[in-house]
Amino acid sequence: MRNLLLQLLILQGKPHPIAAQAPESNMNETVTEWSPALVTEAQQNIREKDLDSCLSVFLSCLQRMNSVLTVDATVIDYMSSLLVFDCAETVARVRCISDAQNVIDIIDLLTNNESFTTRCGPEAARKAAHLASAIFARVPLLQRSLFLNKPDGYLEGNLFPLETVFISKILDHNYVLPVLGIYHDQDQFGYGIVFERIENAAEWLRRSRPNFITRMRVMFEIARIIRYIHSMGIALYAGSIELGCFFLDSNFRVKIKFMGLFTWCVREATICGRTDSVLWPPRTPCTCESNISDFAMLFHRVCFGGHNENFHSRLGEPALQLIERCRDSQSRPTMEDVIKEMETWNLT
Ligand SMILES: *[C@@H]1O[C@H](CO)[C@@H](O)[C@H](O)[C@H]1NC(C)=O
Ligand SMILES: *[C@@H]1O[C@H](CO)[C@@H](O)[C@H](O)[C@H]1NC(C)=O
Ligand SMILES: CC(=O)N[C@H]1CO[C@H](CO)[C@@H](O)[C@@H]1O
Repeated sequence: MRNLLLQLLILQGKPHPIAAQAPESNMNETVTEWSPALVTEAQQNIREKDLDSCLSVFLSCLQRMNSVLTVDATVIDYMSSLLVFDCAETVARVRCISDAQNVIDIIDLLTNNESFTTRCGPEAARKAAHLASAIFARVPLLQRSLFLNKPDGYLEGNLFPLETVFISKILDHNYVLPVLGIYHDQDQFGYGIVFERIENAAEWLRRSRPNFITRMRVMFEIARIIRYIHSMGIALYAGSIELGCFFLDSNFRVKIKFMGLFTWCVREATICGRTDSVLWPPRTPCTCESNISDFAMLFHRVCFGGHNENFHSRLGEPALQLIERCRDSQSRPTMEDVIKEMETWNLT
């Protein structure tokens, strides 16, 4: 059902409020009436207010922006106050679709806004992403910004489940390649996705023939990306830990072209017996736990695959041993263990 509703959003070319939970007649209902007095009070000491008033002030503020949402210090404060509360409780109180859309859109603007992360800390961005996930679990909405950008970047055809696009937008873009927009793909009855255009790891290896230590640094970054994604309650598709899915900027910062699902999506589909919807590409399981052996295979290919001219003896042996352990299903380390070990190699 969720997939169907998401496909409808695309066909309409814009996110349209869909009453998945709330009936149509509730579409224009607001949670509480706007009251200037409430805002003034809340501004003075919002943390002492309970969730209801905190949320209603925030939603009213977003409603007044009339779909043109912008980030300022007030919005940052409201969001940071809201994130103190349990996100399931917050979502239960968002009673109309347009409010849900506004919250999704403001989270879209905030999670990768430097003012927000500097002021509220990286934990706030994680919590905001969890809040977006909880809203998405109730109503399948996409970020409106996906439909604003003119495609200008690296294009891909109708390849991804739309959940993947939603998740890419809320994750930390230090780890995840940003999705810039969605466009209609006339040829293929569907949609295409526009990514930021940077070089992928396969092209980078071919072009720059990096030395061993640089390759090791890149693998360390990839390990950190996988750990981050798992820490967000998100599973990667097994086939997505491969060279063509990682991209490098000019400072060797690596980003993943994200392909995966919320683990609750996987659980939900499994409970409903709908395993086909968590299979992508067809017959590839979406793994909920870190797929350490995929990582080990990539590690071996990048650092030891037929270009050993710069083989680094101090690190070569420990790296091969780590790869071996990752491949052995009996004694497989976690991604956290892998990172701890790589940290002792002083790669940076
Ligand atoms: C919601 O508001 C719009 C415009 O403000 C109006 O055209 C529409 O009839 C309203 N819908 C309901 C169900 O009240
Ligand atoms: C980030 O937030 C600040 C407000 O603190 C705002 O001025 C700025 O435009 C935002 N940046 C983006 C890219 O939205
Ligand atoms: C748990 C899990 O999905 N493991 C997979 C990791 O990757 C290997 C190789 O692609 C698969 O065979 C495993 O099933």
